[in-house]
Amino acid sequence: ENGYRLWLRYDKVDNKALYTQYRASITQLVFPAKTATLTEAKNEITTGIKGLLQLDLPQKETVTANGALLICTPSSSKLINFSPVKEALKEVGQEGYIIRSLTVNGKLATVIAANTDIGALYGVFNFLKLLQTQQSIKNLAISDFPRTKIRLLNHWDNLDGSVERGYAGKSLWNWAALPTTIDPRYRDYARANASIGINGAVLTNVNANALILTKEYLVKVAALANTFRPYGVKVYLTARFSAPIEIGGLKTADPLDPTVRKWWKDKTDEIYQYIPDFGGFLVKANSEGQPGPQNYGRNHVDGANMFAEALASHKGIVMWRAFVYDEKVPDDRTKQAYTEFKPLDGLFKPNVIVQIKNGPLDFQPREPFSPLFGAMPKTTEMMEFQVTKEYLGFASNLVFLAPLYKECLDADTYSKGKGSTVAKIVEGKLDNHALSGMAGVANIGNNINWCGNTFAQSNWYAYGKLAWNPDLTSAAIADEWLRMTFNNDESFIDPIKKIMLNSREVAVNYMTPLGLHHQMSRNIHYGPGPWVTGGRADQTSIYYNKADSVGIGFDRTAATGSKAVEQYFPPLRNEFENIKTTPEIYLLWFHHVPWNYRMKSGETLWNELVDHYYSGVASVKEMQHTWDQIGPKIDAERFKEEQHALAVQHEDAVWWKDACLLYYQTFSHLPIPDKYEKPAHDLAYYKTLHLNPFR
Ligand code: BDP
Repeated sequence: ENGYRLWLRYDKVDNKALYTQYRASITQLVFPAKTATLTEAKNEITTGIKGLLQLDLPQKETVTANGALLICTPSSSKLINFSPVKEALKEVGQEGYIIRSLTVNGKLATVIAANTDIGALYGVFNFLKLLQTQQSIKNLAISDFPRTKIRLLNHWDNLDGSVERGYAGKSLWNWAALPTTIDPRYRDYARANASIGINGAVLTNVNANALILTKEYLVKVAALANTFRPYGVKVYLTARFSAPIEIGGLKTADPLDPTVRKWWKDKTDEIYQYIPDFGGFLVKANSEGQPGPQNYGRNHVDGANMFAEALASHKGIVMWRAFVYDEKVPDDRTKQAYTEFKPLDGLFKPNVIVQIKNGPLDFQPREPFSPLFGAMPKTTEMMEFQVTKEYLGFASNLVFLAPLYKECLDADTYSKGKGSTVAKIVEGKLDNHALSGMAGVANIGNNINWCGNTFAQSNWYAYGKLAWNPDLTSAAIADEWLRMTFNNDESFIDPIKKIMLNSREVAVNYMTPLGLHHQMSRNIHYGPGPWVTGGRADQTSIYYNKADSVGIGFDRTAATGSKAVEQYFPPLRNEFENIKTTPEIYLLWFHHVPWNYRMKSGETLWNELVDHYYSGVASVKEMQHTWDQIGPKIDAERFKEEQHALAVQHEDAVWWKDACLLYYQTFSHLPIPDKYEKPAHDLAYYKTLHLNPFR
């Protein structure tokens, strides 16, 4: 059990009664498959049934016995050209599928049908999931379809094989060996993505390298695209804004210069010669040193529309990131994306999508949702989540991210009155956009288990599932992931699911409770660094905690602070303006709060802060304790792996608690209550402590 098989293990169903029942209900396969995608779908169902039910299903031209599994699209076979299949297919669109228990030729059959090949593949994966999670396959009446059109992984992979913020080894893409050597992992990668509905991958880092756009690399990209294609995974690339200068020999990259526009047009046409279904570009411009239109006195619209024009005839898209970070240090960095982008609403071409990070700052353990969601109704807005845990303890810390994603997706922006959730905006529903999408910054590398840790795989899974359907619950996602990844033993599932569902809140408690943010160590972003100062102010911790003798927290109110609250629609803006109505989870995000402020619990802020840190550490101890009990229920490899990871996490939690509390205490001058064990070291010790994240 090295984790390579992810959630697609297909081991024999261990519940005897169900095993017998399933074998009686699945007796033959009717699956005409002539295309590459249907061939893969057929391989999948054959391998899955063989593994789960130890059956080599007889293949038939048509349904001849009870228990037939009939898998078709309208173009692969006429066998499904009957009611109610025809009608049901009208409801599921281009990528959806139905799974129905029906009578065909007078026999009981399970029909998996879709309008397209990829829909059929998704149907197959979801049928297998029913068996993997030991659900009933009687009287099935499932119709499912993705709520967003573009469901991408963003790989922050560099051409030298390193992965920015990657904690699972090197990049999967072996550029030196491509295009001649096709690592079998490329197929397995695409297959895993397809199993959760991910339909595209941006292969390269947002901090882009223009070389990827040269012929030498494009043929390699084409080889990857060919490998992914049967699984419905399109490739996209990051476009370095200054590429016309760097690889095109031009003197400028000014987006209004005709030679520059022509260069991008020609380059785009060239890409489509190699990759006819190329998805498009992702661009990080004028942010953290990346060049962009502002270098030439132009704006984001000028830049994005130039790419949009080049891509339009090919039906490609450009995803323009709203994560901007310019030369000037603002009074409040969290305001910048909204300030720069909102005035541009309505000016972007239809194939431009503005890609917005979930929070206004930068993938912190907790942020309120970005106020840009809903603020640009005439623009397609796409979500960017981080799947890799840059700010959440890297690969080792067990932090299940579905609750973080859900908190954002379920948040009400009030942009069109009550019920204007972030999810509806991202689905394109609220403002009727033709395009819609989500991006997840991948946590995948060439480690044998893909993500550096088994539980880290659950975040890849959860991201894919929520990109497909933001209404799914974290509990449902955790439940099915555990069943597929480990087993269906309730005495294992129940306690471990609880751990997963609490884990994000636990991490917030020991890292940045009550709305604190950006308190991590500099550069590496692993471990605490609340004292970080010097250099660019808005990259320091003290800029964000504003700890002083009075209190702690960033005043973002309109009355006395940065006025960031004004970027939210009412009534949220008023709720956040008032310290009494601000949810305590965001208290120090919006307010500078006196150490002796009375919290809702009746405790002082200081005491409650201390409680959160200690409770975070205590929760990790409990997680360890729970995990220790489940040893006999799972394989020794993954049991030991996680036991070690939790020990690392506990050490991290103590480190965060002690470092942060000792530092904040230099301002509060208040004691850690006697009921708690005091930190083992002094602040000076923690200031120089660097623990290896891969220990
Ligand atoms: C930050 C990362 C940095 C990325 C940046 C981005 O620390 O490595 O380049 O986000 O999203 O959180 O562009």
